[in-house]
Amino acid sequence: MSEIFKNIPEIKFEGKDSTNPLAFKHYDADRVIMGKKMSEHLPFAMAWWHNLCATGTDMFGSGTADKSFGTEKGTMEHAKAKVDAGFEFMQKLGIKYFCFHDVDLVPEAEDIKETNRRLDEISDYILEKMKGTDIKCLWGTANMFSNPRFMNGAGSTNSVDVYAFAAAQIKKALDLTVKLGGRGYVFWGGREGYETLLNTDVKFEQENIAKLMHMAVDYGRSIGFEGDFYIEPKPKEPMKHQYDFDAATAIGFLRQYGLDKDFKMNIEANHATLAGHTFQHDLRISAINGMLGSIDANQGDTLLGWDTDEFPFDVYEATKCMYEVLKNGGLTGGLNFDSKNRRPSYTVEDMFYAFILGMDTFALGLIKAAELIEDGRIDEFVKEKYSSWNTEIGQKIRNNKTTLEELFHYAEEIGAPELPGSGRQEYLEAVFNNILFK
Ligand code: XLS
Ligand code: CA
Ligand code: CA
Repeated sequence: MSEIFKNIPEIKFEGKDSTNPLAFKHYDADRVIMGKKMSEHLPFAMAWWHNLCATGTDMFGSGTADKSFGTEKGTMEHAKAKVDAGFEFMQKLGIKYFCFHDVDLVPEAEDIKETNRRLDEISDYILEKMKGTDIKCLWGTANMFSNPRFMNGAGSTNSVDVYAFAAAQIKKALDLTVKLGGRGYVFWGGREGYETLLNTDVKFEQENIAKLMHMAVDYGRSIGFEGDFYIEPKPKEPMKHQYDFDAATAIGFLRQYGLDKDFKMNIEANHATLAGHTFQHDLRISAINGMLGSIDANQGDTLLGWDTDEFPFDVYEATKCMYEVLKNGGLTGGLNFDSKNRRPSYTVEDMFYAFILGMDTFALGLIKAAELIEDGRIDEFVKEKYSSWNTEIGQKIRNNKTTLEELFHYAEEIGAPELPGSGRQEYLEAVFNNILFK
């Protein structure tokens, strides 16, 4: 098989003074940070759909990038060329994981039996490819949003036949995920939501989504899938309102329907900001609920109201993300670059520049997050901020050993509380800058 990205060498770490655009400045895979190699802290993954399939098509124009890899699109030859390109791409960058939707791998046929035959063929080919490498599958999923049949959702559809079809796709995508040794299985509720409540039975739809997820868990466990199932929250787009609005909403849903033992969150940066949160917020909410599993790493443009899936370059955000990840003790999943090149960045070099940017951004974020933790000033401040809770009355409240009446008498005794200590936000932001730019 011939080399596809001919002018691109293997990307190496050259250090922060390097000006070579085809080298890492911060991502040094074997460097040990807080007792673990960078490559273990940062299980980077390539998203099959953006990197190997998307050409930059938008609603105003056709694609700008050529992702035919020298073959005719819509054929199995093209599907295999994407595998070849993907593996060469990952190997040149030292990326150890990939994520896929079923229909990213092969062209969907008219009949599901033929689509599944194609999926068997391509997954055999991928397995063969994996053998000579240390590349693995991070997670798999089923695309239940592109085909017109899913216009009213998959688990939330009004059509029982479409629901059954979605179930069949999930079964096959789980088979593939297990076959490829995937760490996780993702549900992104693309069209699980509504355009208007005038035509929507929300309770019925949510119950049906939960039933589908239960069937997926039962089937997955029955075929030996031991990984986590993930919900990837997103508040809107394509639907006006999506049921998995944000981490808090998705966690509430999982608990309501008894799915919380098998599911965790896959938090996407750009989805969190679309929900009106910071990326760090949704990571923290997931983490404190024991449900921070995996991350789709990208960034949005806060001046735009839609999902722009840009490659991350914001080191502040990456640092805050890795701070949450370190505090969480790592991820069961990884960091998937669900990011795409801007439409005018259509060359092969741009594909590599984008991943180098993203990987370096998170590597720098990891370095700085570890420094923030080791520095200790932020942790120290937070500990001090809540120190009044170490008093007798504070401990009684924390240990459920008091009553409203006792607190009433306590309040009467003190007369009026002093002002709580300063929040010191500006001091803490200065500490953050101090670490970031030292
Ligand atoms: C789209 C989502 C999607 C999921 C997988 O906005 O990010 O790509 O990650 O279906
Ligand atoms: Ca997205
Ligand atoms: Ca995503």
